[in-house]
Amino acid sequence: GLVSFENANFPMDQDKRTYHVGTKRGEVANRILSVGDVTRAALCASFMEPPPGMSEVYSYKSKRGFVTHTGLFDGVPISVVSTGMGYPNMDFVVRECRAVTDGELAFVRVGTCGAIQAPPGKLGSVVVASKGSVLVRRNPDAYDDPTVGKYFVSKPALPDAKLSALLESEMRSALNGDESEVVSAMNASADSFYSSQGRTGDDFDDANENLLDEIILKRQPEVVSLEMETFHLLDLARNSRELSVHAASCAIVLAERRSNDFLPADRIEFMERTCCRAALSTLAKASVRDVDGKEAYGDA
Ligand code: R1P
Ligand code: URA
Repeated sequence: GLVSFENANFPMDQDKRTYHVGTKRGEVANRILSVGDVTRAALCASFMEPPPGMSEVYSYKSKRGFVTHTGLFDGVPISVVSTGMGYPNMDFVVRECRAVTDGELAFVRVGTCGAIQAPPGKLGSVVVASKGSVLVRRNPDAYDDPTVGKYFVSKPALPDAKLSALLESEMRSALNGDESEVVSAMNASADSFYSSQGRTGDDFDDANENLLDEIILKRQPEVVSLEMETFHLLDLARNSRELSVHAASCAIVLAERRSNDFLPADRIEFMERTCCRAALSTLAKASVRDVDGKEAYGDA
């Protein structure tokens, strides 16, 4: 049927569901695993138990394609939310999940990325953004103004130090003995998979031939991974009132940008399983304060 929304400033429907992600209070846990696609979200849900009193993990798919799964991992309530791609989508997820929860929020992202320095970001490794993330944005004003730079690189936004260290150590134990490595580095989130990640082609005048070496790495030599959402997550967390949002992020290296190698499907599958489980374990162990100011689960 027809659904009406109220309040143009922060629209919610009559059930108090948010406008894009579509969830309401009670459906979202204070520990959120954010992943790019719905298949990865379903994989994460397959590792969880149903919430108390339910026979299945709770799932909600919004009209805009955001999927939320809420259940238990190691007995602790966790929600997995598919973010889609790009920072406007991360903005919907963080703000709308914040609006339907109380107390502290812990966000962990498990994404995929390209590596611009390998080593250390070898194909199939996982890069934890423990040194933060910068934003790389194409500057449309450069179209007809040669005096402005074609690409903007921000200063880094840092993760929550404790949450990021916990994520890194959970990744290390999960991958102990495996050929894949855990890399601690800086990430760059771009506003395009193509232009602002230095991919070249004949169809558009992106003027990005020297972006990786002369712009990004010259400014931030520790950048190893390139993806599209981490900066915005960390930026919103540091701007959250009373710092109620804590965030950390990692990404599996699918693409080696120098050699142009791409990770084979069986390794992608293995790394998604392993890293998503490790991220769920991180969230279950993380210290997150509930509305009464008590530690709700976790002891890290
Ligand atoms: C681009 O292919 C997408 O992959 C990366 C980028 O951030 C972008 O969203 O992450 P996800 O696999 O989490 O979507
Ligand atoms: N995701 C990205 O954004 N870039 C890559 O190169 C691979 C995955």
